[in-house]
Amino acid sequence: MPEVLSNSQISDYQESGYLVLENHLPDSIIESIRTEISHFEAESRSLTESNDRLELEDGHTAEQPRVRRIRLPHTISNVVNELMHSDHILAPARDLIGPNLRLHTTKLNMKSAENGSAVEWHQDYAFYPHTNDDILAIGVIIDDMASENGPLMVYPGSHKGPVYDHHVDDVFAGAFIPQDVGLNPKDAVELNGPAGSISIHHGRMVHGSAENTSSRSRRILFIEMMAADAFPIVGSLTKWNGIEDYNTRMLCGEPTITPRLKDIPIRIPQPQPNVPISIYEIQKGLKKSGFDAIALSD
Ligand SMILES: O=C(O)CCC(=O)C(=O)O
Repeated sequence: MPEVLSNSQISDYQESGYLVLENHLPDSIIESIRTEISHFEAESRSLTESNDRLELEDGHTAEQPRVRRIRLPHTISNVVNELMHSDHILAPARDLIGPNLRLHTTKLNMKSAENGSAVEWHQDYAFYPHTNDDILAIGVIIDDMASENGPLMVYPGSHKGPVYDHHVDDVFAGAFIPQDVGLNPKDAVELNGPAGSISIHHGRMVHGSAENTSSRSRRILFIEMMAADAFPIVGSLTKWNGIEDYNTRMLCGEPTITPRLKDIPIRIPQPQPNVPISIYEIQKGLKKSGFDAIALSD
C-alpha cells in the first residue's frame, strides 16, 4: 500500500517522470526556510568569491548580495536537515522508489529576481550514472513558481528515452540543446505551483529552467536521492569516500552491498572541464543557451 500517493499519481510518475504535489508542506516550514536563507544572504555580504557553503552569482557585491546557490543546505541548516528526514519528503519517495533510500545531494537554487541564472537542459543521470535509475529529485518550492520567474521545466516521458550526450568538444558540459537531439520545445512543460508545493522528477528526466528576468525570486530546494541498491559507476560525479561514509547517507531503510543492475546506455561525465565543480560553471561549456533556442523557435 502506498503511504501518501494515490495509485494514479504513481502511474502518472511512471508514465511521465514527474509529479507536482501542490501545497504539500505547512507554511511554517517554508517560513523557517526563508528565515534561514536570509541568514545565508547576510553571510554572503562578507564574501568576494564562492566558498563551500555559498555559490555567488557573477556581479555579487556586499551592497547587493547575489547568492546563486546554497550548497549542501542539509549540512548547514537544521530546518533543511529535519525536513529532509521527514515523511513530507521521504513518504512520497518511498512510494515511488521503495523503502531503502540514500541521499545523493541537496542544493538550494536561489534564481534571484532580475537575472537569476538559467540551468541548461540536462539529465541528472548524466552527472551521476548509477547501476540502476531508481533516482529522483524532490524540489521544495519556496516562492510561488510560475511562467515569469524561471520555473523548473521538463520534457514529459523523456526519462524513458536515451541518456543524451552532455559533452561538447569531448569535454563534459552537463547540458545539451533539446532541438539538437530531436526534442520539440513545444513539448516542454512548466512545473508551476504555489510556495509549499513539491515537484518530483525522475533522475533521467530532461529538465532545466530559464533565466529569471522577473522582479520575484524563484527559490527551490532540491533533495536528490536514490534506491540504496543504485551504486555509482566509476567516473560519476558522486562523492565516494568508502562504504562506511556512503552508508551514513541512508535516509531510511537498510543499506546493501548488492547493486541492482539495469541495462541503461550511458556516458561517463568525464573528462571534466577545468572549472569549479558547479553545474552553472560546467554548463558554460555549452557555449549557447537552450532557452535562447526556445525563444527563436516560437
Ligand atoms: O533550479 C532549477 O530550476 C533546476 C536545477 C537543476 O536541475 C540542478 O541544479 O541540477
